[in-house]
Amino acid sequence: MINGRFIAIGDVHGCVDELATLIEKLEIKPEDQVIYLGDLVNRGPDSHGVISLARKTATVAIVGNHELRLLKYRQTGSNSALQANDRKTLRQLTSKDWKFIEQMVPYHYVPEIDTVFVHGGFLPLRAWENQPLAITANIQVLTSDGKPAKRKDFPNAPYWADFWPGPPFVVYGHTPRDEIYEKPQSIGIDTGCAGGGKLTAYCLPEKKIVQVPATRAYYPMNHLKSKNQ
Ligand SMILES: [Mn+2]
Repeated sequence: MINGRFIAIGDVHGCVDELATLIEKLEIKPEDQVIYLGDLVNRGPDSHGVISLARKTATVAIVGNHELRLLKYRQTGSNSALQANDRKTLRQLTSKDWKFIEQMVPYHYVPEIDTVFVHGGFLPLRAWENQPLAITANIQVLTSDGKPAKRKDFPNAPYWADFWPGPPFVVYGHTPRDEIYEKPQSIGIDTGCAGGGKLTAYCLPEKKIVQVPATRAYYPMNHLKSKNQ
C-alpha cells in the first residue's frame, strides 16, 4: 500500500531560487518521500542554500560525482582533483552541510514500485545492486566495447539507458539534456538548470513531471541548445 508520492529531484547544482520554487510547486505532504538525485552543489550561486533546503525536505539524498569529489578532498586533504567551483563551494559549506553530504547514499531502491534512484546510472545487462560508485555516479554513455564513459569523451556513443532492460525502473540525473529522457525502463531528469535549462522533479507512482525554468544560465553547458553561452 502506497500512501504518499515518491518525488525525485534532479541535479540542483546550487540553484537555490529554482529549488525553492520547485518545492513550493510540489506541495510536499508529510507522507511523501523526497529523493534528491545528487549534484546539489557547484555551478549555481548557492550550494550552502541548496543543502539547507534539501536538509529540510529530503527523505534521502543520492551522492553525485560533485559531492564525491568534495568528500574525497575532505577525507584525504588532497586538493589535486579539485576544480575551481569546488573551491567556491568549500568556502560556503558549514559543518551541518557536511553532515548532510556525508549521509548521502549510493542509490535508493523502493520495492513497492520496483524503482531505483541513482545519480548517473548503471551498466546494462548485469546486476545493478553491487555496481561501484565509480560507475553509478559517473556513467553517461557506453563505448563500443561496453565500458562506461563520459558523453563529452564519446559524443557519438549511445546512452547507457538505451540498453537498460529493467526492471527495476531507474530514475537518474547527471546527464543534462534539454528535455527529460524517457525510456520504457528509465527516466533521466537532469534538464540542466544551472546551464539555463530547468529544474525537474518526477513524481511516482503517478509519473508526473514538475518543472521550474532557470532564472538564467549560471554556468555554460555546451550540450544544451537553449539559453546558454
Ligand atoms: Mn553529475
